[in-house]
Amino acid sequence: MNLKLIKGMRLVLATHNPGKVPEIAALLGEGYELVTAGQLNLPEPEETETTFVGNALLKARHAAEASGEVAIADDSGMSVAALDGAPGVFSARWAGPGKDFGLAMRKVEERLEEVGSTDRAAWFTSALAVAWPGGPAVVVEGRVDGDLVFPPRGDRGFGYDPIFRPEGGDRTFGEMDPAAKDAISHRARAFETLRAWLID
Ligand code: ITT
Repeated sequence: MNLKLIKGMRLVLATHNPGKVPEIAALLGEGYELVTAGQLNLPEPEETETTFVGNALLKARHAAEASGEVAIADDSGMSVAALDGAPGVFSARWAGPGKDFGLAMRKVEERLEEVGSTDRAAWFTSALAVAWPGGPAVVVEGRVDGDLVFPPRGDRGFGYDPIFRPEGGDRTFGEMDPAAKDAISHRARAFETLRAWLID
């Protein structure tokens, strides 16, 4: 078994989040045949693990076994220092069944008011896992630090992007063009490690 991501290969993007698809596709670059879990009608597994790494492996493994093809999954989230790392692995769940991230961002602001902290430090984490059907899996992690701004700014990206300002600049992820986010994001940093091991 060749544990490399070779150009020309077909890869299953094991995500049902439409915001992640173009980002993962851009990081992989040209030359792969990409198909999403949604396009294959794969069911969405329940994320029962307590860590990003655990949930990324669970999603990649689930998609690889269900499709019989090599699958790549991302499990990610935003952590707020003053909230002891919340929402963290619960980032998607804070948006409720309607996946309303306006609501999730307001919840972050309200929780910060409740704890009475002026510390706005936050970070995003991405765990990327690649699984071979009936074979091994590889998982790596990346992180980007920054701080939170309220009210939300910008309408690009997805999820919590409009309240997160990565360190070293003044714009939120929601205000940055996709290439600028892809150059420094948690997902890009995880991908750098993946590239070093799995892509020649
Ligand atoms: P899949 O499991 O199908 O991939 P999901 O949205 O449920 O989709 P996660 O469980 O990994 O994915 O949840 C991560 C949440 O964290 C996601 O819904 C976003 O709200 C947030 N998040 C992750 N990466 C982000 C990014 O780059 N920008 C903004 N928010 C992000």
